[in-house]
Formats: sequence, structure tokens, C-alpha cells
Amino acid sequence: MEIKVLEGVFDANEIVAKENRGILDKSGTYMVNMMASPGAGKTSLIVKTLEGLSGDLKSVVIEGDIAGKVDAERVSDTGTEAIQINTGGSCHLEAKQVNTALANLSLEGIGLAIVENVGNLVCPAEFKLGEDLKVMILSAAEGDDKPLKYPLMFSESDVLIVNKIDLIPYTNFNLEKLKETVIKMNPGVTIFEVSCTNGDGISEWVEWLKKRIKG
Ligand SMILES: Nc1nc2c(ncn2[C@@H]2O[C@H](COP(=O)(O)OP(=O)(O)OP(=O)(O)O)[C@@H](O)[C@H]2O)c(=O)[nH]1
Ligand SMILES: [Mg+2]
Ligand SMILES: [Zn+2]
Repeated sequence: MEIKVLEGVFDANEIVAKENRGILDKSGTYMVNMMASPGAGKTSLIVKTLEGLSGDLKSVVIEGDIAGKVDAERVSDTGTEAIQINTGGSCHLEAKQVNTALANLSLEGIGLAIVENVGNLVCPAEFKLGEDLKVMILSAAEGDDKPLKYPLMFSESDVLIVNKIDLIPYTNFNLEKLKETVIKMNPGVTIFEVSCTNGDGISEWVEWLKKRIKG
């Protein structure tokens, strides 16, 4: 019996990702894809980032969730336009969903689009969205062994943000060990250490992002 190989699924995604890239280039919009497991602090970091950027850059947020609009509401409360994608069960975002979101936003004058991917440490890393920057967040509460168990996201990401560093004293999380493991897997990665709760490290990340967007 002939075995079907589903390579085409990814090819089709890449075609739409390139289309997204074209749309973003036209409007001069920088797009960040934020990925992490559920509850690591994606929405918290997005809100902190928007606060840090205030006035410097007009932004929009594309929220990906299986269901609900809780995160889009949290972002919208900051005064930034947010659009919610409900994947209806799928555990990652694909380029076509982002394409639809981009078509429903007015990108004129928008310098930054932040995408919050579905909370999942596995497959969001496999799907290009047309982004400029892949950012992954790992919270200290999740353990320093995660790069060894979920290698793709750690090796694919341009930036690793270690969040919830305020919790480190209450855990066995070894920050130095984590950084050593990740750098071995991904020597080009840029690492930030932050707490969305007390604001530690947020300005370093925001300043770095601003410079990166300016090119
Ligand atoms: N102690 C501590 N708690 C944090 C920090 N950042 C976020 N939290 C809390 O962690 C929980 C999850 O944060 P969210 O920002 O909703 O996480 P998320 O990754 O967007 O979650 P999903 O969208 O459901 O995948 C919330 O109760 C936050 O208040 C932090 O730096 N320190
Ligand atoms: Mg969220
Ligand atoms: Zn998935």
C-alpha cells in the first residue's frame, strides 16, 4: 500500500507565511511570534511590553487561543487593538489564521504586531507565520530541564525570555544550568530574565526590541 507523506501541509503553510511577510513589509510592520506553554506568562509579557513601548510605536496584538477571548480583552484594556483567533481545537497557529487576522486589521502606521501563539511547547515551533522574530517564554516554575525535553522550540527561537524569576527562591530552578543548556543547543539565542509581576528585566527586553525593530 502506498504511504502518504504529509510534507505538503508544511509547504502550504510556508507559502502563506511568505504572503504574510509581503503584507507586513508593505506596511512596515515588524511581527513577533510569542510562544510558550500554557500559563508561562505570554499575555503578561505582551501587556508589559506594550506598556514599555508606550508612545514609541503603534502596535496591534493577534491572540491565538483554542477558545474564548480572555487574552484579547486583557490586551484591549491597555488601549492596544487586539484581535482574537479561536483555533477551535488546534494547538498551534498556522500562517493562514494570521493571514485572516492581518486582513481584518488596519496595518497603516502600525510598527509592531505581536502574535500570542496557542499555549503549547511543541508544535507552534513548527509553523512559520511570516514573523520577524520568534520569542519563547519559559517560566521558572516549569523547571530547567525543559530544553532537553522540548528541544525544537528552544533551538528555533531567536529570543528566550525566562519569566517569573521572582519565583526562583521557591523552586529548584537553576538559571545558570538552563542558560548553559540552551546556549549549547542554540548559540545565537538572546536571553532575557524577567518578572512580569515586579517588572524586573522588562526594560532591558523592551529596549532591545526597540533597537531590533529599528534595524
Ligand atoms: N509570580 C509570577 N507570576 C506571573 C509572572 N508572569 C505571569 N504570572 C502569572 O502567571 C499566570 C499566567 O500568566 P499569563 O500571562 O496568563 O500566561 P499565558 O502564557 O498568557 O497563559 P495562556 O495564554 O493561558 O497560555 C497569571 O496568573 C499571571 O499573573 C511573573 O513574572 N511572576
Ligand atoms: Mg495568554
Ligand atoms: Zn499543534
